[in-house]
Amino acid sequence: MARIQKVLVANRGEIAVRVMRTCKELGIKTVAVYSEADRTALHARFADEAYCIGPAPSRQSYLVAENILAAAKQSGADAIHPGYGFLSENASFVRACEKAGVTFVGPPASAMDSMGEKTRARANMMKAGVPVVPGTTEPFTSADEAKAYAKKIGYPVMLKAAGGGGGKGMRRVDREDDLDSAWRTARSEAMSAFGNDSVYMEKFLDQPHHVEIQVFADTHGNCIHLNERECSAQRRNQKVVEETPSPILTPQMRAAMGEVAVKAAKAVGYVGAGTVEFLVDASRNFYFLEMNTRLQVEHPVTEWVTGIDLVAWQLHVAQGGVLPLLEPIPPRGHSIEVRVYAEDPATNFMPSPGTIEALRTPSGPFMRDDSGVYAGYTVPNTYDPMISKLSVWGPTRAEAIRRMQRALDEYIVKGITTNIAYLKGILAHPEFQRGDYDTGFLGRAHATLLGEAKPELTRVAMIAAALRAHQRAEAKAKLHATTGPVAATSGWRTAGRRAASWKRS
Ligand code: MV4
Repeated sequence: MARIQKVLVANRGEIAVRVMRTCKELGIKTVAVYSEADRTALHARFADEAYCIGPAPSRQSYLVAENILAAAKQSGADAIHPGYGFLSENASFVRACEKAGVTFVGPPASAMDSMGEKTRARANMMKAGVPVVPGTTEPFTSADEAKAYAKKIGYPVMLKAAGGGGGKGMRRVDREDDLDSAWRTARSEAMSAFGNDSVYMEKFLDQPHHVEIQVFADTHGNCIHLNERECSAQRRNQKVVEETPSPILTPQMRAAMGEVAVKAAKAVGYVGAGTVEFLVDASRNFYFLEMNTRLQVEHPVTEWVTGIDLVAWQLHVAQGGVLPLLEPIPPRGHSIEVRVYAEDPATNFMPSPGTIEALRTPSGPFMRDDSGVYAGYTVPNTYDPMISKLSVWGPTRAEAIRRMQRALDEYIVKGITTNIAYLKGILAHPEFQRGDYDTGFLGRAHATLLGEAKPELTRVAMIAAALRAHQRAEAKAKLHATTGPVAATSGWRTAGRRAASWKRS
């Protein structure tokens, strides 16, 4: 396999700049593609050369494979890095790259096909002996069929779109009377999101944790995991804060989930960087949710605790290189990432496009700001409103939290509204500080985080949180009784507790 000389990054914003940075460090030339709305965008300026691929709407620019491949041909790029989103998980695009003789920096189209259709992914995982959430592996043909199945597994259930993940077309159903309307809504949402209205069903797991495992495979049959990321701090199925190690994982769980994730990747002939997502329930059982066949937004936290540049590994593997590590490595220290959005929490998180009049990003020890913007730049309202992501590293979770709080205090953006105050609220919230937050956390803390909570409500919320903590401690005590004290409490958890006591002192 010849060495890659020039990479076209088929993306925009912070991830395009991030990928170009590693290319530059490796002496690889960079090509940007931009829409008419992104003529002044940072990634277009950052690259060695830049090509306009169409009007502002993504469907006329960043999603048009022919235009991207035309730019690759014109620039002489020998590889395309898709970033995340856009065409990063589009098997047809991978095949088009292959046909054009351009290396796609990512998995083979066949692996995307195996994991893209969620019921097929579940069937593949069950065959491979990977635990999946109890449910169907085929879409239903009618609401009656769904009702019959729900009666069998018991309510509440979750209707999900077979055509794609991320929560689009997902509906919780608590009783049979609600199923018909949920069925209709799920199908229409699925159709508009994925062009496929197939719907399947899973047993509903109550406020699970979302823990994902980073996996990496080369073209020589090697595949390892690079630990987990805790991604339960989500608002409307959009991750807001991610961290590694997960405060709820013991070393034994990490090894077990890592092994299952590698098995999942090997089962579909995976190559490159991938993420296997799991739901973890209150009894710490973990179930395969879906596999993301791309590099994730939150990959920097993994880079911090492993010392690995994942984009450098992607390029190395895309040139036929052997994985630089053949065994998993334990995480060193703790890393947290927050996503900075040009949106206004006070107006129900409406996007807040506009010109950034002044920008001062944080810096200093163990701090990284992956940004797609600059002072004077006008944030368009056409694309995802995430303008940057901050990640930090610390020897312990408590120090990483403090460092992130210091960084957010330094982050000054004038001219547009951001969610920075909301992020500060999350980091300071007792549930986050304790580290036992689950996917229901941002919903529960919503009023407090928006500063709308009435003092009496805050008091009630604090009592409720204390009650939940007590219930969880009781559940854990029961767990200890069966599995022994060591398994259930990791060093991170103790550190987390120390942090909480530090906070109160
Ligand atoms: C679930 C679930 C509970 N039970 N599936 C799937 C896509 C993901 N972004 C949201 N998903 C969920 N699937 C079953 N059977 C709860 C969620 C869920 C969730 C999961 C992880 C992280 C955040 C979440 C927020 C809401 C719902």
